[in-house]
Amino acid sequence: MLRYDIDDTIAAIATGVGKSGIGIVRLSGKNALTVADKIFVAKDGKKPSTFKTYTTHYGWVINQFSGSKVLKFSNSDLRTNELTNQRIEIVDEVILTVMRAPKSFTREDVVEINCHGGIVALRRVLDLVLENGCRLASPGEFTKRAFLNGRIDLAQAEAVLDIIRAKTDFALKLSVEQLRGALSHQINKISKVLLDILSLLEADIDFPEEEISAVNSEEISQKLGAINNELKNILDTSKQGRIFREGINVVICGKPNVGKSSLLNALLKQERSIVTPLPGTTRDTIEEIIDIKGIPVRIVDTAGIIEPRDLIEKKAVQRSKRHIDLADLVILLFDGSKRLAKEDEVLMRKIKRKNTLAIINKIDLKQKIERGRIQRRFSQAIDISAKKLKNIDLVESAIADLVYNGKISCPESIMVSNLRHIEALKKVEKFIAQALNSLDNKLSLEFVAQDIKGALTYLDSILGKDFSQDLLDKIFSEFCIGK
Ligand SMILES: Nc1nc2c(ncn2[C@@H]2O[C@H](COP(=O)(O)OP(=O)(O)OP(=O)(O)O)[C@@H](O)[C@H]2O)c(=O)[nH]1
Ligand SMILES: [Mg+2]
Repeated sequence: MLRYDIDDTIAAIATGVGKSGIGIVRLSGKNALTVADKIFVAKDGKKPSTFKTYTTHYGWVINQFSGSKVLKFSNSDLRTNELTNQRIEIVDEVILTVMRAPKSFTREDVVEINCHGGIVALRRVLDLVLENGCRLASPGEFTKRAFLNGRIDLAQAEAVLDIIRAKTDFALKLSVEQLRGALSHQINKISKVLLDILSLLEADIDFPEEEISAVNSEEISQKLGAINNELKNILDTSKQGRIFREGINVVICGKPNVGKSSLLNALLKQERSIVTPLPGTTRDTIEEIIDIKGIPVRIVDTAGIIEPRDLIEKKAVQRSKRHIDLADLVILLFDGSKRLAKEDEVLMRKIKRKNTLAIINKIDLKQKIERGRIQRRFSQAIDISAKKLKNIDLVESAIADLVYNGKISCPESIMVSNLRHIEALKKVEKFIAQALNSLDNKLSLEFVAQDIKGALTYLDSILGKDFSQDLLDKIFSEFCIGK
């Protein structure tokens, strides 16, 4: 049996840790206002439980020591009697917002206390609300409540996580659309068509003696075919969506001194990696995330070392190798001012099976490289000068084209939520194909109905109409506390 603790009132620090202008402690549950009454003194002396929804109030978070009988406070009380009697301690000066059920993020009474940023003040306020009747929220529990209380469906809850994780504007836009229900709307639409078909089929199955069958197989086939096309479209966009959310891994390789670090800096538009004329400058991998035409690109500058001279270099080589294994795209850099060396050949062999973009650097110098050989091997090679910032835009376009043309497949580390949607949609696709097949082969309508029911179950699972404790735990454990 499923059991969820949604009867108690939860609290957590909702903002990031570290120094900041303000930080928020968030409370949600039926006692949120009662707890707030105990710890907050408004400037006008009113209690949070009397505040209208969506109003903000200036005041203080106070710690009342036992024995204090102060029930009605005012600004002057705090300054005079009670403080001098040391029965009340002011913990922080705050702004408190009340959002009453059901029109709140969780559909419960929610109180947000804007404290001064800084972990000590926030921690003290949190401790106080915990002492006064709240329980510390687990990761994602506010969003989980929004789901369990029916304000958002599971796909929308997952979008909240995507929003937090968005690395580019485009990823953010996709996630916000999902939160607003774009995916959910599409799923509901398909479900509705399937339910209509199912009720027709079931009528026919239940009353076989009726002379004229209400079922027009041709029409149902057409509708199912249309659904399958729609599913394909959603799956296609979800593949792209994953790239935009998760990004791709790109590794810059090349023998020592070809200009790998210079290329990273040029792409980053800043001096991130150390560049010197000495071969073997980069001794360890350096990783950065850049936004290339809306695609988050995790780019790694590797050490060019091929023959390690010491333990550090040996480790660096191992690390570079690991990055290459995980890369969605390898940029293989050559030095145009030199003839191809044995080390270039070694690298070409090593990355044989990877998606590779060949780039010839240092075109501002006199060229000696055997360009033909590189072009034959990689079909194209981009000429650049990392130092003079020449043709860097061509590198960016080439990376973006590979993604947009679908040449780069999705990264391996896929977010659970999206993988979950994709798996479910594939199952739906399979059931619909089976149903179509049964109709084509004039099999009993019961088979068709069975497949449609199967498809509906998976559609429901995306929206979380049907879920297990395990699934919820898995999804919400990825959230941070306070969200
Ligand atoms: N002329 C010219 N020099 C360049 C160009 N790109 C890089 N260099 C120079 O080549 C040298 C090596 O550049 P790096 O970027 O450190 O090369 P690297 O591949 O990272 O080298 P390691 O980290 O040692 O493997 C530096 O002196 C750069 O200024 C270029 O386009 N033209
Ligand atoms: Mg380097």
